Amino acid sequence: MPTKDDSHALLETERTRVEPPRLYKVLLLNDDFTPMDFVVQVLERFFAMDRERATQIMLKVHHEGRGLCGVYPRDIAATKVEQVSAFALQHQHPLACVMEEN
Ligand code: TYC
Repeated sequence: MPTKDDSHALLETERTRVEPPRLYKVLLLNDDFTPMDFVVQVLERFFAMDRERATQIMLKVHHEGRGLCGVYPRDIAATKVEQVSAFALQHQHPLACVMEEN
């Protein structure tokens, strides 16, 4: 809101301390049905991994139940989850992608 006197605006800005943005992990969960090569494709397409890295993460999820795809601010993490979930649904695979605060 504009005020009559903005002469203290700079001092006020200097006193303001903001929290660092919260970060969220995006994770893939294992299931018994999604093909391994589809999961590798997802990691390449939505998380910009090369084939080797994508295969490592896919195998980690397969063996350990879940695996980290990346860490992002909230809006970006939520978009990744939506994109992966929509892509899996479109291909009729039950692949689950979730986010949790880091
Ligand atoms: N477990 C799946 C299979 O044996 C492969 C798989 C890996 C599924 C990772 C999901 O997030 C996943 N075909």
